[in-house]
Amino acid sequence: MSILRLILGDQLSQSISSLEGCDKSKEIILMCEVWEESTYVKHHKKKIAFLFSAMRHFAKELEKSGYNIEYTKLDDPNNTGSFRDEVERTLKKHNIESIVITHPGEYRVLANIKRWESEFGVPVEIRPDHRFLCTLEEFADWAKDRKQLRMEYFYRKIRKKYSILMDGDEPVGRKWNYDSENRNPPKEGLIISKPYISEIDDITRDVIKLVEKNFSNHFGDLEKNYFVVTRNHALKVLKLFIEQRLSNFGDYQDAMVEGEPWMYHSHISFYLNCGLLLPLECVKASVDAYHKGIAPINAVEGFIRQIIGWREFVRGIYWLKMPEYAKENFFKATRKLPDLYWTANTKMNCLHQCVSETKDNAYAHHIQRLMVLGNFSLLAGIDPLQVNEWFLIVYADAYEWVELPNVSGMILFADGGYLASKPYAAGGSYINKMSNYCKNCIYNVSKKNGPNACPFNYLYWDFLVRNRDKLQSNTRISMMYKSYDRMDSEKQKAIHDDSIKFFRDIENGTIV
Ligand code: FAD
Ligand code: DLZ
Ligand code: SF4
Repeated sequence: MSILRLILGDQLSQSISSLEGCDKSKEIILMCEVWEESTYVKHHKKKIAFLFSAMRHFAKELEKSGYNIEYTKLDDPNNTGSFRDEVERTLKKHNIESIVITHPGEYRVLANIKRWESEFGVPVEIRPDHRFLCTLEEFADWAKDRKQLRMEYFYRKIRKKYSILMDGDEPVGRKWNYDSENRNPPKEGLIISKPYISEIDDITRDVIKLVEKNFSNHFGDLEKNYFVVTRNHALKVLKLFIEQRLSNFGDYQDAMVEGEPWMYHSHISFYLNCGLLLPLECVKASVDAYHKGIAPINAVEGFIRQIIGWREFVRGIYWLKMPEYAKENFFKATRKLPDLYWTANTKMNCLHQCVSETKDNAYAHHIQRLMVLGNFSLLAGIDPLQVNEWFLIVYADAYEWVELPNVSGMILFADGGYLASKPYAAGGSYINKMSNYCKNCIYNVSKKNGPNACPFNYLYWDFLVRNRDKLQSNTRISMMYKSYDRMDSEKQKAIHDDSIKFFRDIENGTIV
């Protein structure tokens, strides 16, 4: 009798709980590339290639460490196509007494696994995922009795719990949050070092061919800027970030520059989310850099807040609120996702740049996702289901536990304010301040109405007007209604007419 331990594509850590206590001499580790996971949404080609290659490299590492691996490749003729059926096939081959797995990252997969015990007649042990800093029970306990959750208080709790950047009971520098110092617009002539690029080996080459052959109709390019696919290389990416980018991370966290998709960000979300890097080691490396004088406090605090704050916070909300969270639609938005999200074919330069870079890299940094791609989908009233599907498809770091709260909670306010205190809606002036996109745009960012006015400008007001009944009582937004009400009726009519025309153009397939 043996134990079957299933490792999923985002569980590529040797310290994963499902491997704890494994008797390497007789137990079986199963990993499988399956159609169901690659096509339940049509993931970006680069995302599939990255993950399959990382899985194959990880399986080899486990084998070297003495584990007994059964690995199903996508094109294996016996591949049954789903986790469930691959587990069943393995059960038929071996004398298995129980199945062990670490809690998966997606509700859909958990629901599936929970059925296996009765379907297969074998005990299934689902272990907690210790890679996160906050257990699901701890988060639920913290959240209970709070009507609205605020990341800042959660973040402080985690910072104290792990004594990160603390001076006794006080935060280092006597301030918890340096966000106000992290909003610099990009300066002319910024020198931004190139991101880490690794050599492509035979395993990755094979996987790229496999993806070209099987997923040619999926979104995205396969060429250039391949992600790293091993833990050793991911550690090098982290080191390069700490040495070359972290010091500027804080100052330019919100800045966007045409032709600079990677900016001063860390580019580690793909590795954190699939397990090649662990959150605490990234946090420790940045805190060490602060103590060595390599990076200032606003950069280091800003960086750790994303990892121990936002990342853990959105995961807590996901598991607390699923499955209902996926259906939230506070504004009852119904517009179809415009084609420009796939083609980048738009005259709006900010959207054109962000979609093109997403297509090339399966990456866009946070402010591009939030204030350009997200802001537009909010203002245009696009159906949350379609926006979520797009964000889940196009980014190599996207798994539902992290994608859904960012999309439905942060950008669309579809949860009515559970995650964020107000919608992150903005007109063109924000994008103009934080980027150089407007310089090369056909539209004029300082024009509010008319054929060459920046569409963000009138869509912003139109969004507020359309949703007055839902937003006017929000104290963080109510003054905008006062400004609108002070506008003369001609101006209000121009906002309405420009928006109607814009939406009509989108619906007709006219390039906007
Ligand atoms: P950095 O800017 O260098 O930040 C460091 C790390 O902090 C990231 O690697 C990430 O692990 C974490 N982090 C930062 N912001 C967030 C956040 N809001 N939520 C969770 N973790 C965060 N992140 C994903 O990992 N997967 C997603 O599918 C995803 N979808 C998003 C969708 C939208 C609409 C928005 C606004 C944000 C989304 N994010 C997502 C969060 C964030 O944009 C990415 O984590 C970040 O851009 C990854 O790049 P980086 O590693 O260079 O991050
Ligand atoms: C995203 C993804 C893809 C594209 N393919 C696979 C796969 O073939 N095998 C696998 O184990 N995992 C894959 N994944 C990651 C899973 O979707 C992820 O593990 C689950 O959604 C749980 O978070
Ligand atoms: Fe985007 Fe408007 Fe600026 Fe053009 S003018 S880049 S549409 S914000």
